[in-house]
Amino acid sequence: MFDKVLIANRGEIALRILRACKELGIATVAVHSTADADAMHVRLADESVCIGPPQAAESYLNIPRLLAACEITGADAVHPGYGFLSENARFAEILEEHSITFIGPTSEHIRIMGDKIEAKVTARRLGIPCVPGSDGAVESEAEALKIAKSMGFPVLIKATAGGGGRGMKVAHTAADLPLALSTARSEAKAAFGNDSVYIEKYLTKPRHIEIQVLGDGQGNAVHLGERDCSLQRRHQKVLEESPSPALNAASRKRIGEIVANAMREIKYRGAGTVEFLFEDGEFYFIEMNTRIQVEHPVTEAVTGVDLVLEQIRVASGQPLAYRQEDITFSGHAIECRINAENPRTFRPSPGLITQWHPPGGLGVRIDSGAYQGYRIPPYYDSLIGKLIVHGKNRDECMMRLKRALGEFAIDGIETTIPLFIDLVRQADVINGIYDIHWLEKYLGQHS
Ligand code: MV4
Repeated sequence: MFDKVLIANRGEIALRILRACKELGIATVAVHSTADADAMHVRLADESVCIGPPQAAESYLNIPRLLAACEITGADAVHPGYGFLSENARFAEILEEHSITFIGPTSEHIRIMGDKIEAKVTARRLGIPCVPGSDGAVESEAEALKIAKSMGFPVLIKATAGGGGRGMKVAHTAADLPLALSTARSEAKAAFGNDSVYIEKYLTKPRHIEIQVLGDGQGNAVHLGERDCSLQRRHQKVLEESPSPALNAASRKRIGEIVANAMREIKYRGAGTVEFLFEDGEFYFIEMNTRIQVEHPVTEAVTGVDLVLEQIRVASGQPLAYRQEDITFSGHAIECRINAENPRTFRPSPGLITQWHPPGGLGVRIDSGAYQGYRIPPYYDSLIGKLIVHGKNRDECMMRLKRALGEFAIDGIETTIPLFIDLVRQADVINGIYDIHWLEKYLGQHS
């Protein structure tokens, strides 16, 4: 096991990683920008290093400065959290070249999954069902038209270097295709420096269902069920739950086994998420995330598995502590992302937290680095905490969620809590009847 882990992140996930390290008896190093000197994880870490000014490019994204912090403190591993450098294959590779362990998959697996065409080709080879579309990049209008006509409109043009929804264009008819193609190409070029695009059948009303996996890099892997993340706005998830209201035990087992077998086949190491669109009872692979995700506590609540702790254990070379039959599912969990934002306009609302009284009680978990007197800096994303509620079934979970939201008292800044209080009163949310477009439609009708 490692002696000392450097946490290359900030906010609630830095605190989450610190907690796992403490339980494993590992010394911790916090790194922080000048804007984060008074962050909770910095106070709780055994050591801290200021790595630069507020802008992420000069601090949390700056590889030379992170390497220097490893060197100064003698850290033997780095946990990247999510965002920042967590899916940067070059960072993983550089750390390994310096004999520092990157707590995550191999740089090769990160690189493959970062290229959306390579990811899809790999998924298909491994028996994972994919969205119908081009086998690789589309080179010409004629080629795109031929593929679109063979599978039927509407179709979606996606950037090979994309992901998370950037650089996508829908074509409803053949007449839309030339503009969709050229717009997607130029947006991809501008955003990623790569104008490669591919084409897929456009699914009009899917849910977003993702499968959590854990592997040890030695051919052992398990799936930990799914999360339904369909409630989102502008590709930002808002509320996540497990199990999905749309799945039964048999379909969960079927897709879970397909994914776990695929991870065994490639000897995947660490935590990963295989994302699917789910429509009319069928799963369609879209991408794989090779990091721990924001919504991982939902899976922790229903399985009892500490995903961050397991990431650290397998990164240190230990075999997976679980076989598939050891993973059991209990009850229902829902996560609400608490953002420092206006709940109607979603405009960021950084500033001083003058009151902070989180809810508690049975089945309630808060992951947050916030505290009374903490000043949220304006430089980073607006997630300030997560409320995760667990109950023996979905009804109990919903009941508990309403109760917990009512207890949450935050003053000094605006938060998304009032939005959640509205959402848990909507019949479609109560009944679990929603797709990826539900929330944006709801917000359009209630503004
Ligand atoms: C799609 C799709 C419909 N059809 N692909 C958006 C993010 C990126 N991960 C993939 N995305 C989508 N891909 C096909 N063939 C619709 C979306 C999509 C979406 C997916 C998941 C969650 C929210 C979404 C919001 C809009 C569009």
